[in-house]
Amino acid sequence: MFFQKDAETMSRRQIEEIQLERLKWLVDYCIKNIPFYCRRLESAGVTPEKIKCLDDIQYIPYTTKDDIRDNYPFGLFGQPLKKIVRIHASSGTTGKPTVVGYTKNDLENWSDCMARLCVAAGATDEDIVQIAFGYGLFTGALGLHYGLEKIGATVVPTSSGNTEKQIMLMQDFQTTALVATPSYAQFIGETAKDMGVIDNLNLKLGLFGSEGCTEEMRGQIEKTLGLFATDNYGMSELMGPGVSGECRMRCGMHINEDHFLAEIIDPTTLQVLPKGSQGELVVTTLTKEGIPMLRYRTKDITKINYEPCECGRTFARMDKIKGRTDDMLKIRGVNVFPSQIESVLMSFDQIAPHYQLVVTRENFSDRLEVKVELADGSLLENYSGLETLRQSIHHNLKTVLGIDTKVSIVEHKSLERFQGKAKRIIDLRNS
Ligand code: DLL
Repeated sequence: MFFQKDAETMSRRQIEEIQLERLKWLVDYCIKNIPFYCRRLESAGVTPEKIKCLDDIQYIPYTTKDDIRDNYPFGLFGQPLKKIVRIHASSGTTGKPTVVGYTKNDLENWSDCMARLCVAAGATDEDIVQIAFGYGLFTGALGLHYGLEKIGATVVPTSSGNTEKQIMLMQDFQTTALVATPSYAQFIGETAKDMGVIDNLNLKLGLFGSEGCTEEMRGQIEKTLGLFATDNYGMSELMGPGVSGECRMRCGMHINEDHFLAEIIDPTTLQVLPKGSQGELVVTTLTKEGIPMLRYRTKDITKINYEPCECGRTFARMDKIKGRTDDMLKIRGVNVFPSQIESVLMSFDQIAPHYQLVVTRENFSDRLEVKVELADGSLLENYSGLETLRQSIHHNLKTVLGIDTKVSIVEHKSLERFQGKAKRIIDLRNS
Protein backbone atom coordinates (compact mmCIF):
# COMPACT_ATOMS: atom_id res chain seq x y z
CA MET A 1 0.00 0.00 0.00
CA PHE A 2 1.18 3.48 -0.90
CA PHE A 3 -0.05 6.97 -0.09
CA GLN A 4 1.56 8.67 -3.13
CA LYS A 5 2.65 5.77 -5.28
CA ASP A 6 4.02 7.83 -8.19
CA ALA A 7 6.41 9.70 -5.95
CA GLU A 8 7.33 6.72 -3.80
CA THR A 9 8.29 4.48 -6.72
CA MET A 10 10.22 6.87 -8.96
CA SER A 11 13.36 5.61 -10.65
CA ARG A 12 16.69 6.76 -9.20
CA ARG A 13 17.15 9.00 -12.24
CA GLN A 14 13.77 10.67 -11.68
CA ILE A 15 14.51 11.16 -7.99
CA GLU A 16 17.84 12.79 -8.80
CA GLU A 17 16.30 15.04 -11.46
CA ILE A 18 13.72 16.33 -9.00
CA GLN A 19 16.36 16.80 -6.33
CA LEU A 20 18.57 18.82 -8.67
CA GLU A 21 15.74 21.03 -9.83
CA ARG A 22 14.63 21.66 -6.25
CA LEU A 23 18.17 22.27 -5.03
CA LYS A 24 18.62 25.04 -7.60
CA TRP A 25 15.28 26.51 -6.55
CA LEU A 26 16.35 26.34 -2.90
CA VAL A 27 19.64 28.16 -3.43
CA ASP A 28 17.81 30.91 -5.29
CA TYR A 29 15.09 31.04 -2.59
CA CYS A 30 17.64 31.29 0.23
CA ILE A 31 19.61 34.04 -1.50
CA LYS A 32 16.47 36.07 -2.14
CA ASN A 33 14.76 35.58 1.22
CA ILE A 34 17.25 34.92 4.00
CA PRO A 35 20.07 37.44 4.56
CA PHE A 36 22.09 34.94 6.62
CA TYR A 37 22.18 32.39 3.77
CA CYS A 38 22.65 35.14 1.20
CA ARG A 39 25.87 36.23 2.93
CA ARG A 40 27.06 32.65 3.45
CA LEU A 41 26.44 31.60 -0.12
CA GLU A 42 27.96 34.77 -1.50
CA SER A 43 31.18 34.29 0.43
CA ALA A 44 31.32 30.67 -0.77
CA GLY A 45 30.71 31.84 -4.35
CA VAL A 46 27.53 29.78 -4.71
CA THR A 47 24.76 30.87 -7.11
CA PRO A 48 21.92 28.76 -8.55
CA GLU A 49 23.89 28.62 -11.84
CA LYS A 50 26.82 27.03 -10.04
CA ILE A 51 24.68 24.00 -9.13
CA LYS A 52 24.89 21.88 -12.30
CA CYS A 53 24.70 18.42 -10.77
CA LEU A 54 23.88 17.01 -7.32
CA ASP A 55 27.56 16.71 -6.40
CA ASP A 56 27.80 20.49 -6.66
CA ILE A 57 25.99 20.63 -3.34
CA GLN A 58 29.48 20.31 -1.91
CA TYR A 59 30.10 24.00 -2.68
CA ILE A 60 27.41 24.91 -0.15
CA PRO A 61 28.63 25.43 3.45
CA TYR A 62 27.11 23.32 6.24
CA THR A 63 24.50 24.74 8.61
CA THR A 64 24.58 23.86 12.32
CA LYS A 65 22.37 24.19 15.36
CA ASP A 66 24.51 27.15 16.45
CA ASP A 67 23.51 29.01 13.28
CA ILE A 68 19.87 28.58 14.25
CA ARG A 69 20.54 29.65 17.82
CA ASP A 70 22.55 32.69 16.68
CA ASN A 71 19.54 33.80 14.64
CA TYR A 72 17.03 33.21 17.45
CA PRO A 73 14.09 33.37 17.19
CA PHE A 74 13.05 34.07 13.57
CA GLY A 75 16.27 35.12 11.81
CA LEU A 76 16.42 32.11 9.50
CA PHE A 77 12.77 32.26 8.47
CA GLY A 78 12.27 32.49 4.72
CA GLN A 79 8.90 34.24 4.95
CA PRO A 80 7.47 37.09 7.05
CA LEU A 81 5.48 35.96 10.09
CA LYS A 82 2.29 36.83 8.20
CA LYS A 83 2.95 33.75 6.05
CA ILE A 84 4.04 31.52 8.93
CA VAL A 85 1.06 29.57 10.24
CA ARG A 86 2.72 27.37 12.87
CA ILE A 87 5.75 27.52 15.14
CA HIS A 88 7.44 24.61 16.90
CA ALA A 89 10.61 24.48 18.96
CA SER A 90 12.93 21.85 20.27
CA SER A 91 14.12 22.15 23.82
CA GLY A 92 17.87 22.20 23.93
CA THR A 93 19.61 20.95 27.03
CA THR A 94 21.04 24.43 27.54
CA GLY A 95 20.06 27.93 26.51
CA LYS A 96 17.34 28.99 24.12
CA PRO A 97 15.27 26.49 22.15
CA THR A 98 15.62 26.00 18.40
CA VAL A 99 12.62 27.69 16.80
CA VAL A 100 11.12 26.55 13.49
CA GLY A 101 8.26 27.97 11.41
CA TYR A 102 5.92 26.48 8.79
CA THR A 103 4.03 28.05 5.92
CA LYS A 104 0.73 26.54 4.73
CA ASN A 105 2.64 24.70 2.00
CA ASP A 106 5.07 23.33 4.58
CA LEU A 107 2.22 21.90 6.66
CA GLU A 108 0.71 20.31 3.55
CA ASN A 109 4.04 18.70 2.61
CA TRP A 110 4.63 17.64 6.20
CA SER A 111 1.33 15.80 6.47
CA ASP A 112 1.96 14.15 3.06
CA CYS A 113 5.39 12.96 4.19
CA MET A 114 3.93 11.65 7.42
CA ALA A 115 0.96 10.01 5.67
CA ARG A 116 3.37 8.14 3.36
CA LEU A 117 5.31 6.74 6.32
CA CYS A 118 2.18 5.79 8.28
CA VAL A 119 0.82 3.88 5.26
CA ALA A 120 4.24 2.28 4.69
CA ALA A 121 4.12 1.08 8.32
CA GLY A 122 0.72 -0.51 7.71
CA ALA A 123 -1.67 2.12 9.13
CA THR A 124 -5.05 2.46 7.40
CA ASP A 125 -8.35 4.33 7.74
CA GLU A 126 -9.55 1.41 9.89
CA ASP A 127 -7.07 2.26 12.65
CA ILE A 128 -7.86 3.95 15.94
CA VAL A 129 -4.61 5.63 16.85
CA GLN A 130 -3.65 6.91 20.25
CA ILE A 131 -0.99 9.61 20.06
CA ALA A 132 1.02 9.44 23.26
CA PHE A 133 3.72 11.92 22.23
CA GLY A 134 3.53 15.18 24.14
CA TYR A 135 1.43 17.80 22.32
CA GLY A 136 2.97 21.26 22.33
CA LEU A 137 6.13 22.76 20.92
CA PHE A 138 7.53 19.25 20.29
CA THR A 139 6.89 18.30 16.66
CA GLY A 140 6.15 14.60 17.28
CA ALA A 141 2.47 14.70 18.23
CA LEU A 142 1.11 17.19 15.70
CA GLY A 143 3.32 15.73 12.96
CA LEU A 144 1.82 12.26 13.33
CA HIS A 145 -1.61 13.74 14.06
CA TYR A 146 -2.05 15.45 10.68
CA GLY A 147 -0.47 12.60 8.74
CA LEU A 148 -2.80 10.06 10.32
CA GLU A 149 -5.87 12.23 9.80
CA LYS A 150 -4.86 12.57 6.18
CA ILE A 151 -5.06 8.81 5.67
CA GLY A 152 -8.44 8.72 7.42
CA ALA A 153 -7.36 7.02 10.66
CA THR A 154 -9.29 7.87 13.83
CA VAL A 155 -6.90 9.95 15.90
CA VAL A 156 -7.11 10.01 19.70
CA PRO A 157 -4.83 12.82 20.93
CA THR A 158 -4.16 11.60 24.47
CA SER A 159 -0.69 13.22 24.62
CA SER A 160 1.92 11.71 26.94
CA GLY A 161 1.50 10.99 30.64
CA ASN A 162 -1.51 10.00 32.72
CA THR A 163 -0.62 6.43 31.89
CA GLU A 164 -3.44 4.59 33.65
CA LYS A 165 -6.08 6.73 31.93
CA GLN A 166 -4.21 6.19 28.68
CA ILE A 167 -4.56 2.44 29.20
CA MET A 168 -8.21 2.69 30.19
CA LEU A 169 -8.99 4.51 26.92
CA MET A 170 -6.93 1.98 25.02
CA GLN A 171 -9.24 -0.75 26.31
CA ASP A 172 -12.50 1.19 25.99
CA PHE A 173 -11.80 2.44 22.46
CA GLN A 174 -10.08 -0.81 21.41
CA THR A 175 -7.21 1.33 20.12
CA THR A 176 -5.33 -0.46 17.34
CA ALA A 177 -2.23 1.71 16.99
CA LEU A 178 0.04 3.50 19.43
CA VAL A 179 2.29 6.48 18.68
CA ALA A 180 4.96 6.95 21.36
CA THR A 181 8.64 6.98 22.12
CA PRO A 182 9.84 3.39 22.58
CA SER A 183 10.62 4.09 26.22
CA TYR A 184 7.10 5.36 26.87
CA ALA A 185 5.60 2.40 25.00
CA GLN A 186 7.63 0.16 27.26
CA PHE A 187 6.31 1.93 30.34
CA ILE A 188 2.73 1.67 29.07
CA GLY A 189 3.25 -2.08 28.64
CA GLU A 190 4.68 -2.45 32.13
CA THR A 191 1.81 -0.45 33.65
CA ALA A 192 -0.86 -2.42 31.71
CA LYS A 193 0.67 -5.63 33.05
CA ASP A 194 0.62 -4.30 36.62
CA MET A 195 -3.02 -3.29 36.17
CA GLY A 196 -3.74 -6.85 35.01
CA VAL A 197 -5.29 -5.61 31.74
CA ILE A 198 -2.57 -6.33 29.20
CA ASP A 199 -4.71 -9.05 27.59
CA ASN A 200 -7.61 -6.63 27.06
CA LEU A 201 -5.60 -4.45 24.67
CA ASN A 202 -6.20 -4.61 20.94
CA LEU A 203 -2.99 -2.97 19.71
CA LYS A 204 -1.59 -4.12 16.36
CA LEU A 205 0.77 -1.36 15.31
CA GLY A 206 3.30 0.84 17.06
CA LEU A 207 4.55 3.96 15.29
CA PHE A 208 7.58 4.70 17.38
CA GLY A 209 10.41 7.17 17.05
CA SER A 210 12.13 10.27 18.30
CA GLU A 211 14.75 8.28 20.17
CA GLY A 212 16.96 5.28 19.56
CA CYS A 213 15.78 1.76 20.25
CA THR A 214 17.74 -1.40 19.56
CA GLU A 215 16.16 -4.38 17.78
CA GLU A 216 16.31 -6.27 21.06
CA MET A 217 14.40 -3.56 22.92
CA ARG A 218 11.86 -3.32 20.11
CA GLY A 219 11.35 -7.10 20.27
CA GLN A 220 10.57 -6.88 23.98
CA ILE A 221 8.07 -4.05 23.53
CA GLU A 222 6.37 -5.89 20.67
CA LYS A 223 6.06 -9.00 22.79
CA THR A 224 4.62 -7.14 25.77
CA LEU A 225 2.11 -5.05 23.82
CA GLY A 226 1.39 -7.63 21.10
CA LEU A 227 2.04 -5.26 18.21
CA PHE A 228 4.29 -4.71 15.17
CA ALA A 229 6.44 -1.59 15.58
CA THR A 230 8.16 0.65 13.06
CA ASP A 231 10.90 3.18 13.67
CA ASN A 232 10.46 6.77 12.51
CA TYR A 233 13.11 9.42 12.27
CA GLY A 234 13.09 13.18 12.05
CA MET A 235 14.10 16.36 13.79
CA SER A 236 12.49 19.74 14.39
CA GLU A 237 15.08 21.61 12.34
CA LEU A 238 14.25 19.53 9.27
CA MET A 239 10.45 19.39 9.74
CA GLY A 240 9.80 17.05 12.68
CA PRO A 241 8.86 13.39 12.16
CA GLY A 242 8.31 12.57 8.49
CA VAL A 243 11.90 12.67 7.28
CA SER A 244 12.17 8.88 7.15
CA GLY A 245 10.47 5.76 8.46
CA GLU A 246 10.32 2.01 8.12
CA CYS A 247 7.96 0.06 5.88
CA ARG A 248 6.74 -3.46 6.76
CA MET A 249 10.08 -4.94 5.56
CA ARG A 250 11.87 -3.04 8.30
CA CYS A 251 15.19 -2.97 6.52
CA GLY A 252 15.97 0.70 6.92
CA MET A 253 13.94 3.91 7.11
CA HIS A 254 12.77 5.24 3.72
CA ILE A 255 13.84 8.87 3.32
CA ASN A 256 11.26 11.11 1.63
CA GLU A 257 13.87 11.97 -0.97
CA ASP A 258 11.76 14.37 -3.00
CA HIS A 259 11.67 16.61 0.11
CA PHE A 260 15.06 15.81 1.67
CA LEU A 261 18.49 15.37 0.16
CA ALA A 262 20.68 13.27 2.45
CA GLU A 263 24.47 13.01 2.56
CA ILE A 264 26.83 11.16 4.88
CA ILE A 265 29.96 12.95 6.01
CA ASP A 266 32.95 12.25 8.19
CA PRO A 267 32.19 14.37 11.28
CA THR A 268 35.88 15.09 11.84
CA THR A 269 37.19 15.91 8.36
CA LEU A 270 33.76 17.07 7.11
CA GLN A 271 34.40 15.25 3.83
CA VAL A 272 31.43 13.65 2.06
CA LEU A 273 31.80 9.87 2.31
CA PRO A 274 31.19 7.37 -0.51
CA LYS A 275 27.67 5.89 -0.80
CA GLY A 276 27.06 3.17 1.78
CA SER A 277 29.56 4.51 4.35
CA GLN A 278 28.64 5.12 7.95
CA GLY A 279 28.98 8.67 9.24
CA GLU A 280 27.09 11.81 10.21
CA LEU A 281 23.82 12.44 8.40
CA VAL A 282 23.59 15.84 6.69
CA VAL A 283 20.23 16.86 5.27
CA THR A 284 19.10 19.61 2.90
CA THR A 285 15.37 20.38 2.88
CA LEU A 286 14.22 20.64 -0.75
CA THR A 287 10.75 22.14 -0.40
CA LYS A 288 10.53 23.98 2.91
CA GLU A 289 9.69 27.69 2.82
CA GLY A 290 9.29 28.56 6.52
CA ILE A 291 12.83 27.70 7.57
CA PRO A 292 14.77 25.90 4.85
CA MET A 293 17.96 24.10 5.83
CA LEU A 294 21.03 23.94 3.62
CA ARG A 295 23.21 20.94 4.45
CA TYR A 296 22.13 20.72 8.07
CA ARG A 297 24.49 18.70 10.27
CA THR A 298 22.21 16.40 12.28
CA LYS A 299 24.99 14.84 14.43
CA ASP A 300 23.13 11.53 14.01
CA ILE A 301 25.23 8.55 12.91
CA THR A 302 23.85 6.24 10.24
CA LYS A 303 24.41 4.91 6.73
CA ILE A 304 22.22 4.95 3.63
CA ASN A 305 21.27 2.12 1.29
CA TYR A 306 20.18 3.23 -2.22
CA GLU A 307 18.95 -0.17 -3.45
CA PRO A 308 15.18 -0.36 -4.09
CA CYS A 309 13.26 -2.11 -1.31
CA GLU A 310 11.19 -5.27 -1.59
CA CYS A 311 8.11 -3.23 -0.64
CA GLY A 312 8.32 -1.47 -4.02
CA ARG A 313 9.47 1.87 -2.68
CA THR A 314 12.55 3.30 -4.33
CA PHE A 315 13.43 5.98 -1.79
CA ALA A 316 16.78 5.28 -0.15
CA ARG A 317 16.74 3.73 3.30
CA MET A 318 18.79 4.92 6.26
CA ASP A 319 19.88 2.53 8.98
CA LYS A 320 18.58 2.90 12.50
CA ILE A 321 20.45 5.72 14.19
CA LYS A 322 23.55 4.26 15.77
CA GLY A 323 23.89 7.20 18.13
CA ARG A 324 24.70 10.89 18.04
CA THR A 325 28.18 12.27 17.69
CA ASP A 326 27.41 14.13 20.90
CA ASP A 327 25.92 11.27 22.94
CA MET A 328 28.76 9.02 21.97
CA LEU A 329 30.63 8.46 25.20
CA LYS A 330 34.38 8.62 25.13
CA ILE A 331 35.53 6.37 27.93
CA ARG A 332 39.28 6.30 28.41
CA GLY A 333 39.64 7.13 24.72
CA VAL A 334 37.24 4.44 23.49
CA ASN A 335 34.06 5.43 21.63
CA VAL A 336 31.03 3.88 23.26
CA PHE A 337 27.48 4.20 21.92
CA PRO A 338 24.63 3.63 24.40
CA SER A 339 22.96 1.42 21.76
CA GLN A 340 25.84 -1.10 22.04
CA ILE A 341 25.24 -1.35 25.78
CA GLU A 342 21.48 -1.69 25.30
CA SER A 343 21.99 -4.62 22.91
CA VAL A 344 24.09 -6.47 25.47
CA LEU A 345 21.67 -5.83 28.32
CA MET A 346 18.62 -6.93 26.36
CA SER A 347 20.07 -10.42 25.98
CA PHE A 348 19.61 -11.09 29.73
CA ASP A 349 16.13 -12.29 30.71
CA GLN A 350 16.76 -11.64 34.41
CA ILE A 351 16.96 -7.87 33.93
CA ALA A 352 14.25 -5.39 32.98
CA PRO A 353 14.61 -3.18 29.88
CA HIS A 354 15.58 -0.17 31.98
CA TYR A 355 19.12 0.98 32.57
CA GLN A 356 21.18 4.02 33.39
CA LEU A 357 24.74 4.92 32.43
CA VAL A 358 26.70 7.02 34.90
CA VAL A 359 30.08 8.39 33.84
CA THR A 360 32.48 9.81 36.38
CA ARG A 361 36.17 10.70 36.48
CA GLU A 362 38.36 9.43 39.28
CA ASN A 363 42.10 9.99 39.47
CA PHE A 364 42.05 11.38 35.91
CA SER A 365 40.48 8.19 34.60
CA ASP A 366 36.92 7.80 33.23
CA ARG A 367 34.64 5.29 34.88
CA LEU A 368 31.43 3.97 33.38
CA GLU A 369 28.85 2.52 35.72
CA VAL A 370 26.04 0.54 34.10
CA LYS A 371 23.03 0.36 36.40
CA VAL A 372 20.64 -2.41 35.49
CA GLU A 373 17.31 -3.26 37.05
CA LEU A 374 16.12 -6.74 38.01
CA ALA A 375 13.12 -8.00 36.01
CA ASP A 376 11.39 -9.06 39.25
CA GLY A 377 12.10 -9.94 42.87
CA SER A 378 13.09 -13.59 42.32
CA LEU A 379 16.86 -13.09 42.55
CA LEU A 380 16.76 -10.62 45.42
CA GLU A 381 17.60 -13.09 48.19
CA ASN A 382 19.99 -15.12 46.07
CA TYR A 383 23.44 -13.58 46.54
CA SER A 384 25.39 -16.02 44.41
CA GLY A 385 22.77 -15.83 41.62
CA LEU A 386 23.05 -12.05 41.63
CA GLU A 387 26.84 -12.16 41.56
CA THR A 388 26.86 -14.64 38.66
CA LEU A 389 24.47 -12.40 36.73
CA ARG A 390 26.58 -9.32 37.45
CA GLN A 391 29.73 -11.08 36.27
CA SER A 392 28.12 -12.30 33.04
CA ILE A 393 26.85 -8.81 32.20
CA HIS A 394 30.28 -7.39 32.97
CA HIS A 395 31.96 -9.99 30.78
CA ASN A 396 29.62 -9.45 27.80
CA LEU A 397 29.94 -5.67 28.03
CA LYS A 398 33.71 -5.99 28.07
CA THR A 399 33.65 -8.24 25.02
CA VAL A 400 31.51 -5.79 23.02
CA LEU A 401 32.91 -2.46 24.23
CA GLY A 402 36.49 -3.44 24.85
CA ILE A 403 36.54 -1.63 28.20
CA ASP A 404 35.87 -2.44 31.83
CA THR A 405 32.62 -1.15 33.32
CA LYS A 406 31.17 -1.25 36.79
CA VAL A 407 27.89 -3.16 36.71
CA SER A 408 25.41 -2.40 39.50
CA ILE A 409 22.23 -4.39 39.86
CA VAL A 410 19.34 -2.48 41.40
CA GLU A 411 15.88 -3.52 42.54
CA HIS A 412 12.94 -3.90 40.19
CA LYS A 413 11.24 -0.55 39.43
CA SER A 414 13.91 1.57 41.09
CA LEU A 415 15.17 3.33 37.95
CA GLU A 416 13.34 6.30 36.48
CA ARG A 417 10.63 5.74 33.81
CA PHE A 418 10.03 8.21 30.96
CA GLN A 419 6.96 9.64 29.22
CA GLY A 420 8.93 11.22 26.39
CA LYS A 421 12.49 10.67 25.30
CA ALA A 422 14.43 8.58 27.80
CA LYS A 423 17.42 10.19 29.49
CA ARG A 424 19.69 7.30 30.34
CA ILE A 425 23.11 8.93 30.44
CA ILE A 426 24.36 10.85 33.45
CA ASP A 427 27.77 12.28 32.66
CA LEU A 428 29.27 13.75 35.82
CA ARG A 429 32.78 14.26 34.44
CA ASN A 430 32.53 18.02 34.18
CA SER A 431 30.52 18.67 37.29
O1 DLL B 1 12.34 13.84 17.79
C1 DLL B 1 11.17 14.43 15.78
C2 DLL B 1 10.44 13.14 15.81
C3 DLL B 1 9.26 13.04 16.52
C4 DLL B 1 10.91 12.05 15.11
C5 DLL B 1 8.56 11.87 16.53
C6 DLL B 1 10.20 10.86 15.12
C7 DLL B 1 9.03 10.76 15.83
P1 DLL B 1 13.68 16.51 17.93
O2 DLL B 1 12.99 16.59 19.23
O3 DLL B 1 14.16 17.77 17.30
O4 DLL B 1 12.73 15.89 16.86
O5 DLL B 1 14.89 15.49 18.10
C8 DLL B 1 15.66 15.13 17.00
O6 DLL B 1 16.05 12.98 18.03
O7 DLL B 1 18.50 14.36 15.85
C9 DLL B 1 17.89 12.20 16.79
O8 DLL B 1 19.05 12.33 17.57
C10 DLL B 1 16.74 11.78 17.68
N1 DLL B 1 15.83 10.89 16.94
C11 DLL B 1 14.70 11.21 16.29
N2 DLL B 1 14.14 10.11 15.76
C12 DLL B 1 14.96 9.06 16.05
C13 DLL B 1 14.95 7.66 15.80
C14 DLL B 1 12.12 14.66 16.92
N3 DLL B 1 13.96 7.07 15.12
C15 DLL B 1 16.68 14.11 17.42
N4 DLL B 1 15.99 6.92 16.27
C16 DLL B 1 17.44 13.53 16.26
C17 DLL B 1 16.99 7.49 16.96
C18 DLL B 1 16.04 9.58 16.81
N5 DLL B 1 17.04 8.79 17.25
